[in-house]
Amino acid sequence: MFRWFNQVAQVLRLRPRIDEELWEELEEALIAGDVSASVAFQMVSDLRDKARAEAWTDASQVSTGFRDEVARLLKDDDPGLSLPDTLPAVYLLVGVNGTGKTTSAAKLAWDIRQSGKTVLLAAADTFRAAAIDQLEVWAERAGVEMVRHQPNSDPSAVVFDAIEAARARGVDIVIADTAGRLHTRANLMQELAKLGRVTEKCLGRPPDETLLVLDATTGQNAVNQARQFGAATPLTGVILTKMDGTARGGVVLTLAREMGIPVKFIGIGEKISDLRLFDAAEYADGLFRLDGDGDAAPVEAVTLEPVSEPVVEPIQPAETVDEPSVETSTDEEAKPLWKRLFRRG
Ligand SMILES: Nc1nc2c(ncn2[C@@H]2O[C@H](COP(=O)(O)OP(=O)(O)OP(=O)(O)O)[C@@H](O)[C@H]2O)c(=O)[nH]1
Ligand SMILES: [Mg+2]
Repeated sequence: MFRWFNQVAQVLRLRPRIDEELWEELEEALIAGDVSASVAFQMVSDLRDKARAEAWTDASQVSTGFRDEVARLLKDDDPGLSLPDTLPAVYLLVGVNGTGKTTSAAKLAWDIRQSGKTVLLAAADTFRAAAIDQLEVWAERAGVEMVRHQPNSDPSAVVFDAIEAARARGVDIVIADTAGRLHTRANLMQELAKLGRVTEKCLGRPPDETLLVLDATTGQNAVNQARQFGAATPLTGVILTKMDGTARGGVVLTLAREMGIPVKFIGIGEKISDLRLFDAAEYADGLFRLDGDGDAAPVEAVTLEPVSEPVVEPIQPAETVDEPSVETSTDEEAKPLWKRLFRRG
């Protein structure tokens, strides 16, 4: 999955000695893996200072030091979606065209439904009739209801209505699929800011999550998008899609270090069950993993736990979500991740 790790791993394998070339090649490998130049420079420079201060002698110490730094950077003791005391929770999915907003909205709806909570999808991409119909197909697949308006109506009104409908029906979570918009188009970005304001007015608090959906294959461009969207409306996290393709994934580090935005989920395919919680520890561990013969580990070796089992039924009622009904282990780590979809506090 994280193919660029191989390159980073190779640098450290082929250069057992700590010298200037090692640092240069490490920096280049990071940049080639979509870590921004400034973050790559900063990380390597920090590491080099540490190596000097602690008198490191071989490259394995660099591997360990770098992995620790990545783990520290991405550490989040309480990942997952924010769930307020007063329901419904409202999650907005935003991003540029074609990144995977609609698909991710459906995937999230499906996973949340697995957790025993009820979901209402809001078709707030009113730009095209086809977009509303597309979400409807996904809503059926996810087994959740959807609120829709006419094409070209105000997306804020759709979200407003969806929140009201969720209140009336006692639905736990509203997920709004919004129109793809170029981060460079000021009027569309203003519309997004309005969506946030209307949601806040209706809820009495800001949206519980505003998740920026980024296509991992766009590399550094994703960081520009994050900057622009973040300027228009406060972002709470990222869904990084298309990690099943040729994506390198170094953008995760740039988002965390430069912007302080956590990647919460990754998309690894086009199916409804193809969403995973982003596992920072796994990401950090995968960085320098090598096979026995010295080749970098095959990408398949970096597995991520599924958010949920790929089974739709049975749906548990919300009250029983925390009961260990699926597996017998009491180990927190062994729980299916759909049980950790939501923040604890
Ligand atoms: N391989 C792969 N494809 C994905 C993933 N997520 C979404 N896609 C595909 O990306 C394409 C665009 O997905 P949509 O969900 O329609 O994207 P969108 O952001 O809603 O697009 P607009 O509404 O046009 O802005 C579709 O062909 C999806 O199947 C993923 O994680 N992996
Ligand atoms: Mg869409």
